Amino acid sequence: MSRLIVISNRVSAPSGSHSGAQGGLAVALEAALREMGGIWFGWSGEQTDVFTGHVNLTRGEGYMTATVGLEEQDIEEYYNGYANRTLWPLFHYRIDLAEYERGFADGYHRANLRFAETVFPLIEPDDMVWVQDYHMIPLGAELRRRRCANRIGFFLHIPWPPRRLLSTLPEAHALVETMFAYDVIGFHTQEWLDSFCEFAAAEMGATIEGDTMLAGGRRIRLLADPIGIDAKEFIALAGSPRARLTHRQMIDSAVGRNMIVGVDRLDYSKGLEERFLGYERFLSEHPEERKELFLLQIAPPSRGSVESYQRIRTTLEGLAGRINGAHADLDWTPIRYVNQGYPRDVLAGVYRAAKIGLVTPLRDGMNLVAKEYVAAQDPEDPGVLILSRFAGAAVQLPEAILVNPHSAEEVSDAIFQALRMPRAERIRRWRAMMDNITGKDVIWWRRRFTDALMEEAMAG
Ligand code: ADQ
Repeated sequence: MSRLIVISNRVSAPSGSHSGAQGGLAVALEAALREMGGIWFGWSGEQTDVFTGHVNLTRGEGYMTATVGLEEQDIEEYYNGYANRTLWPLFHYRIDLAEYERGFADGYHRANLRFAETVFPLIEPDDMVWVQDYHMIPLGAELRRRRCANRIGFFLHIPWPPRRLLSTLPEAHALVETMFAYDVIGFHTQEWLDSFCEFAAAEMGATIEGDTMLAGGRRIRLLADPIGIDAKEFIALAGSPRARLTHRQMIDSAVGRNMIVGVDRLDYSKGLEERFLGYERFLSEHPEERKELFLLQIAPPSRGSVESYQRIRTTLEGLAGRINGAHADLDWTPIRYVNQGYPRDVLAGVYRAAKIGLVTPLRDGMNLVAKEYVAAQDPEDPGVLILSRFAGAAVQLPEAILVNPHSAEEVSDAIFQALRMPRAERIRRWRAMMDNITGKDVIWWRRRFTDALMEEAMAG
């Protein structure tokens, strides 16, 4: 049987247990690696003076992790630069924030070449290689240049931008060309997949036949494969002692008010500013309801060395301060704004205590918080999910109240509707969402991908 080689920018340390300390993706990839054996390869997160390609190997349960350090210039140009200042904003439709610099593109290419050089000797002829996400798009092509004949798949965790937006990237053609090296390419939704096909067909002469693309002299299988959470684990977490304790503490501290919760990395794609404005609109439009609820926004800072992330932090602090200043009373603060991460069992308790989950990204590949919020609810008295139409998750969770996150009016109306929703309707909607979340969990996601990769091997 083939081994699996997972390649991603960062590698989770082997957990050895299911303590719930890790996210669903790490759990799913680990489970796949344990089942198939193999290697999880990526950047160690460390800086080295000179790139040596020295690999740090650690034994996990049934597989190895292999990590490599990068030079300062690589980290600056590849990770902080091209990945986080060029591709991330562009792929989230924010060309106003995207920075196009040749130095970034060169650094991105160099880092991928170095990854390929380092991982290639670890790959055996029957191994299946699975490359993850936008940091690593050209990696497959770099492996092919080294005559790697293995099956190689690629999964994109973020949206694929529309053709006209992608055309603003100076290296768009070269970048897409490198994708033709893969045997299977996966996206969360048909929409992202279609955008990819449109660019490849219109700009690069690719032909599409059903779920297959013919391009660069190769045959590529395309897959819409929406990622899920580890639903079983999350339901168990929600019933854990720490989740129950947190739940009680949250209910006590709410003193009878309804809690709305938002949980996001502090990132401009998550629509936090727009969310605060939508909530403020609700406060202004419904003065009679105001003191009956509050918003808890948990947003741990991320990518702090990138300027646009420093800016959003300042903007949000100002906005939360202004809204609280304008509306707060002696015994009531409208927004509790918290800038830290919490263990997953604590988060589960927080979700369960919230009457409304407010998940309003402006653009999101999938969004796992929406699924976690639903999975943590009390089946007898579930809360209501308000979800952005522009998150990949909206395709799978149409029973949420779907909103346009840019419209403060829609967000305000949705909060009102959620507060008024009868219990029977809440249960009906929750049940339908929960069926999707448990049926299409993270194990289902990764199996569909590795099965497709395996089938391609048979076909080829
Ligand atoms: P992210 O942009 O990071 O992921 P998301 O899918 O919501 O977004 O995952 C965030 C994860 O971090 C969740 O598991 C959540 O519980 C956790 N998290 C967030 N805030 C936290 C906090 N304060 N404390 C602890 N944990 C916290 C990218 C894409 C998404 C896609 C995923 C997976 O942007 O669209 O769903 O990858 O493919």
